[in-house]
Amino acid sequence: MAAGTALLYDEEMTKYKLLWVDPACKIEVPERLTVSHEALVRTGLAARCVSIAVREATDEEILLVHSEEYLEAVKKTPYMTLEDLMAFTQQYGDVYFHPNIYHCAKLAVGATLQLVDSVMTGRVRNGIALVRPPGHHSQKSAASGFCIFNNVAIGARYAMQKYGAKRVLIVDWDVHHGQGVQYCFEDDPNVLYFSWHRYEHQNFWPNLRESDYDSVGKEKGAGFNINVPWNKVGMENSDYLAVFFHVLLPVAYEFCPDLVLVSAGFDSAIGDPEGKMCATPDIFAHLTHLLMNLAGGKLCAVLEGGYNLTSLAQSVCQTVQTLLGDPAPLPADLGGPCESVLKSIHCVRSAHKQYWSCLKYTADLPASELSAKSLKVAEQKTGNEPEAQEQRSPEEIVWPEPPKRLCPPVRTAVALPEGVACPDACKRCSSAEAPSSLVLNRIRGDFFKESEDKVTLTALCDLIALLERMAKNEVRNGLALVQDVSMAMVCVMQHAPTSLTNRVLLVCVGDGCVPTRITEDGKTLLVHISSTEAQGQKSKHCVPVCLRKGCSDVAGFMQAVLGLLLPLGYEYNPGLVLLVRMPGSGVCESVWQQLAGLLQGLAQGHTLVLMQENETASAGPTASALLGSPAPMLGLLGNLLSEDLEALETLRNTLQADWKLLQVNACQQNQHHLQNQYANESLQLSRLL
Ligand code: Q6P
Ligand code: ZN
Repeated sequence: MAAGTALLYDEEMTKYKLLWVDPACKIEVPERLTVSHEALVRTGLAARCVSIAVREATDEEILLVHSEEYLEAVKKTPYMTLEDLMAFTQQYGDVYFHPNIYHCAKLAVGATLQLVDSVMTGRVRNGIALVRPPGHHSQKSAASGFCIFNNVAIGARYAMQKYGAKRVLIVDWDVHHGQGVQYCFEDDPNVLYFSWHRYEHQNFWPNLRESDYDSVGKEKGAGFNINVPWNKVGMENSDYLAVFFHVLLPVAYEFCPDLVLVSAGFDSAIGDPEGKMCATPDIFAHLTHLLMNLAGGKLCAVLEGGYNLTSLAQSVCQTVQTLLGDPAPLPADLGGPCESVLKSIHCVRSAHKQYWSCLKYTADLPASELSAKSLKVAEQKTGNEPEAQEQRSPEEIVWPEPPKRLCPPVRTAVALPEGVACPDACKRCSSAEAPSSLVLNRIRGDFFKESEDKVTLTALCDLIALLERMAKNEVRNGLALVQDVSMAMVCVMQHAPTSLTNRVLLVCVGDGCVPTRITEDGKTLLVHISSTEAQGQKSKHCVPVCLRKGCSDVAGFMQAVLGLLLPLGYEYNPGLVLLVRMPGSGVCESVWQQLAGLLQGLAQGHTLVLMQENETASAGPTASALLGSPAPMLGLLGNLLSEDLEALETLRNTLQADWKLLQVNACQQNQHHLQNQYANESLQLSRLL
């Protein structure tokens, strides 16, 4: 399986700059690239990547997206006088030319294509290209927004043409709308373009009507263009994650791409003078992680914007460190999305509900919500909004440097019955490292009141020993095959080090009895996915998810994982994820691997997987997921059962009072606010009359 992360960078791309005064362009400086690269070198991340030489793109490659006339025109720019360059620049918006920019633009495309080559041939698993000029605004015959050639759009066409990629997902997390990419693939159902962008009801650059949520693509491409407008500044980590969980990820898994391209602009991070958003650089670790198991792990990130040099460099490092497989930092203090984002999410989901079965049960928008007036009214402050940083200049905004990320020396430890071979690259946790006699006696007291089963006792001790090493950060994650998963999970809850068990996300997959009493103290959040309607209590910390066809239903299972489990897990922010496969769960191996992969974004990668001891055939695939190998592609998911969809929607509605990250509709409070507005208006009106 492909491993490793490619890094593409060439200092040559720092060798052009703005040669005249233009306030709109002065932020696009060569230092953007040097600080990003230097940060990667300083942190040792660059050395861990596979360095790949950058080449120039050929004319033929550029013509995959651009017109001959445009290419020929750009070709002349190296020979132009300053005056000619300024005049040439005038025909386009928010962009500048320089005698060396054509050369750099060819390198930026070339770097992107080298990256696509490395990933598609399996030389590496994933990678990043640090390039200037960026690409996502440039169009068939036009430069725009610092962009000359559309690096990512060319990359997508190239991957389809040269490698036969059938479906390409482009995730544009830059804070601007990549209208160039949208125009390029608008009618193409093989390229799914997702972009979130500062929009402010068309008051933000590039001020296009077609950047709104209702531009869903055209003709055969209808449904394959997803725009999420930010109608306010100051968006935070929760806002970004909510859009991933409730819009991008379900659709992306349903789309099933062969390749993921990321238009990786970091002007969506805090401190950026253009974006004015408040998401912190560590959010990019999670955004990256959440995309890394699509397309069999084939992910190419290509730099777009990012104008606060500090924030940019930190965000680039977070992205690369995640591509390399280091555990993501804790997603701390997720408050839930703000009202404005809930509105956007609801709008996007309802605009796309006819195209994607995962969105089929989205509530329709009330007709009033669609009018510009009600939207504007709803955008007024409710007092429940993120504090917009508008007044302060972005240069003054301070945020803590992302803490150094944990990297335990042992990635995956296993506790297996004697005679079961240890999967490659895992470390066996032997009883030689057994816990203190105190713990041993406590376990003995708990489980062996009468006669003692020596083998079981040893296995439980191994398990606790493994968790103790996890608590000390000597081990990142683990896998245990045990005689009785129910007994083992209770043992873990009672005897694992408290630093891990203060908050445990317990994920049980498959039918079977789970002792729900362990959720009573709030120190465990249980999500149990099965085919049986729960008899016991449901509560904030006890979430039974019933799928009619059980865990073998890939579409239903993924819907539950992406729309329910992940947002719950992120908001709960556990210290340990305990993933339990009940005997005979029916979950298929690739789905199981996806789940294990996705959950490692939580608890700094501290996942413990428990399986029944006879499931030895699954030990290898599970270990491989824990070791960070990309999960195999799930293929086309098939249809979701409407009753499951409805049930999940209902569950989400019940739980969203307690878990803000589950919300997908603008809430009651806002409806009241709206009504009050209208009430006041009609009151005033009646007074006037
Ligand atoms: C921003 C143009 C807008 C002025 C409004 C890949 C990178 C980018 C370019 C943004 C151009 N100026 N204050 O392109 O999206 O970041
Ligand atoms: Zn941008």
